[in-house]
Amino acid sequence: MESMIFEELQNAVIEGDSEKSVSLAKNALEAGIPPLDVITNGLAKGVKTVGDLFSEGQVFLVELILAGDAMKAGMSVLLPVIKESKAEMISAGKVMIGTVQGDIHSIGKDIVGTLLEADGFEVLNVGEDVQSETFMEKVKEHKPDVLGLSSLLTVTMPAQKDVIEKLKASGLRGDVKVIVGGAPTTQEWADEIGADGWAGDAVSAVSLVKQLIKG
Ligand code: B12
Repeated sequence: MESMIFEELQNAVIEGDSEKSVSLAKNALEAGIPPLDVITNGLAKGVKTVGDLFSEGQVFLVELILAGDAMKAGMSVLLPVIKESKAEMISAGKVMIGTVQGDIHSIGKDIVGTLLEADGFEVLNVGEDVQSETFMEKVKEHKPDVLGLSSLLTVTMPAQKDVIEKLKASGLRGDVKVIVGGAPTTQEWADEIGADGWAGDAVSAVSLVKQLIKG
């Protein structure tokens, strides 16, 4: 049953069918499947398939865009349920999260943000294609405990480093822990640019933030 719904969800994303993605996500919830499993085993696998086909030149940009839209459509059903499921009254800490300059990929970052919220963190999602200077201003203004920088393109990874350098230059680096993530990033990259941590998925991102705030 579960595996059939996951496969159907993958196909809905591969076909770029947002309506189907929404109705299948609802069906999955009704069937009692945990929303994060629906994202991980259904939607995200579909979008990964399309990404692979795109890099092999087997599908075009339009299919990539439609797949992204279908993933987001399904997530619009699932993320609110995750958020509501655990909402706590006392904030466990403040996390600012955004995608770096030149990069408009939002999906992974939004999942990380929602999972953190579900775990009781106050999350400020500052969006995509965020300039390093804007991160500086927002860090000064909101004073988050942790700043999460997402990058999905190898060409935008250097912008993560740029934010860290700018935080250092403006004397703010000591006030905020910086974590990085996104498919092309690695722990080695995080170490190289002087980030405080790296996580490869949203569940590990939550553990990482907890660890950093405790420490
Ligand atoms: C969907 C998608 C798009 C959509 C994005 C829609 C949206 N609103 O986000 C659209 C169509 C807009 C798009 C555009 C482009 N894309 Co694109 N895209 C993808 C795709 C298929 C899926 C990305 C995704 O959402 N994955 C699902 C989520 C759940 O995974 P995730 O993002 O990795 O996030 C998880 C972890 O990484 C981690 N995480 C993420 N962020 C953070 C942050 C922190 C702080 C932490 C701790 C953890 C963390 O937790 C998340 C949850 O588990 C990938 C393929 C892939 N395999 O990644 C290509 C991919 C990233 N895109 C690619 C490319 C080339 C492009 C374009 C340049 C295409 C073009 N020619 O125009 C443009 C760039 C636009 C821009 N300037 O940003 C390449 C990048 C190649 C490279 N190495 O640089 C990829 C890898 C496809 C490929 N195989 O060629 N894309």
